[in-house]
Amino acid sequence: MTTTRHFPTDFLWGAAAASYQIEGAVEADGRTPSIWDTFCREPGAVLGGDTGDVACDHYHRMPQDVAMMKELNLASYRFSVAWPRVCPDGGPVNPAGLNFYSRLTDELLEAGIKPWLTLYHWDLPQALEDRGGWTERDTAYRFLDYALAVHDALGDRVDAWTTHNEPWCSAFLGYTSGGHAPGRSEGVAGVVAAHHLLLGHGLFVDEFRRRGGTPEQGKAVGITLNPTVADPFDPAREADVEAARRLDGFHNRVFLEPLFHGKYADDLSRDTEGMLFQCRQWEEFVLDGDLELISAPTDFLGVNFYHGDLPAAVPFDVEPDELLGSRIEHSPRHRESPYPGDGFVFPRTGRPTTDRDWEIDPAALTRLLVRLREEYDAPPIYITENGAMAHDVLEDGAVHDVGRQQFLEQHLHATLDALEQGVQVDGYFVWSLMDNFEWSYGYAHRFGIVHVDYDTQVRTPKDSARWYADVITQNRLPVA
Ligand code: PNW
Repeated sequence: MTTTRHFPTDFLWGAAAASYQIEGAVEADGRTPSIWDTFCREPGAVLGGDTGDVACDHYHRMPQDVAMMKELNLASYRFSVAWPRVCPDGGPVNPAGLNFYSRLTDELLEAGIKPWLTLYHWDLPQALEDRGGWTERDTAYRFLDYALAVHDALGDRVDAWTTHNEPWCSAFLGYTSGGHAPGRSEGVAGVVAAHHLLLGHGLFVDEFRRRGGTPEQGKAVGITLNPTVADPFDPAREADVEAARRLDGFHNRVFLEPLFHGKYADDLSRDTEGMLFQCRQWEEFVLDGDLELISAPTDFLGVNFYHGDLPAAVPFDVEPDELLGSRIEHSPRHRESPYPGDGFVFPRTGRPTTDRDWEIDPAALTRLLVRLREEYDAPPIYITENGAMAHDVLEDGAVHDVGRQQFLEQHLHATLDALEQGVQVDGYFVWSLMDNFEWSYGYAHRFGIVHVDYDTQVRTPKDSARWYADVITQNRLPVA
């Protein structure tokens, strides 16, 4: 039986991208290097030695890109601001760098597209990393200075403010695994970095409210996480159940507990006992008042979702190709696990995978959304990223990507399932608007609904983009 399924009226439809992944122009108008500019130059850090130097050249093609968004019926565009443009070297404000985002905002509003602004999508000024980066408490205060400069300039025109994108990646891929910039594999450093990222979030939320940023004034603030669903690979194996608990702690609860319950979970402190980064106790970096700031209510929660996780405890006797490659390595260059102390692998369950070797499990998204409501009483949720690296077939000026369209369709159904179970989901952003610099995988991995020819910078909407534009207009999933 096929039935039409409608989305709520006012459901917000959009697409997402991020500064370093699309802008290029890394030396324009006073921008200084970010940790990703540095990391890309480390031999073996990024597949093919790719860098964001040119990327999609969005910095110079922004008006045309906004026109394309309008053509695709997007109601909202989720972008991020490059900290090293606004505060070169993490220092004083650079009006020339801010100006780009002011023009972008105006261009979007002119096109009737709601700007959805993210302050931090991983491009920390290198100068701040040189002073210790996110394992230093001071970085949270520098983040506040930068964020307020952006707010001074755009607060009147931008209504939706997100502090961080996936702080799990910034903290644990950046400082525990080393698979992402700044490439430090320093054990439990990820936990300390996570706390300082959260502190930066809390400091900004506090100031945002002081400045009158409230839903009554039409202004909203929140954070985007990439929570996962951690299930034991074999529920009958006690060690796998324990692995899933640890994964849940180091991936989900390390953020969800302080944000929504104002505390860190006890099992997390136990799991880090004796191995804290440069300290012996949590009290050395979680200071009085921090948790009050971090747990101040936000107006929405952004959720990025690609796959669930089913860890199996080691030793686990299995051939390497029966493990999900990209789940363990997190980078073409083999790095440490992002989970301190680790002790698990990710065996294949037999589900189909995307071209990124991530298993497709839309029902996990539904379960995740329900959990966020039930266990954390989460504010209204926006799915701020969902998408796939899928096979693109270029043919006579068209790009056929049926795998991506199916992936999106399945996850939109999963979103509707959650809505039917009473979870308030207010919007959805596909990742990504266009192919771009896919971090440690460079340009080899394409997630766009618009194809980018990196030689000519020609943009070609893929079949999935046409399909998505249609879903947006109809506000429902077409009958199969
Ligand atoms: C997210 N991992 O990144 C980001 O928010 C996007 O910028 C990115 O392009 C998108 O998902 C697709 O990858 C992640 O290794 C990158 O676990 C890597 C991981 C998770 C998220």
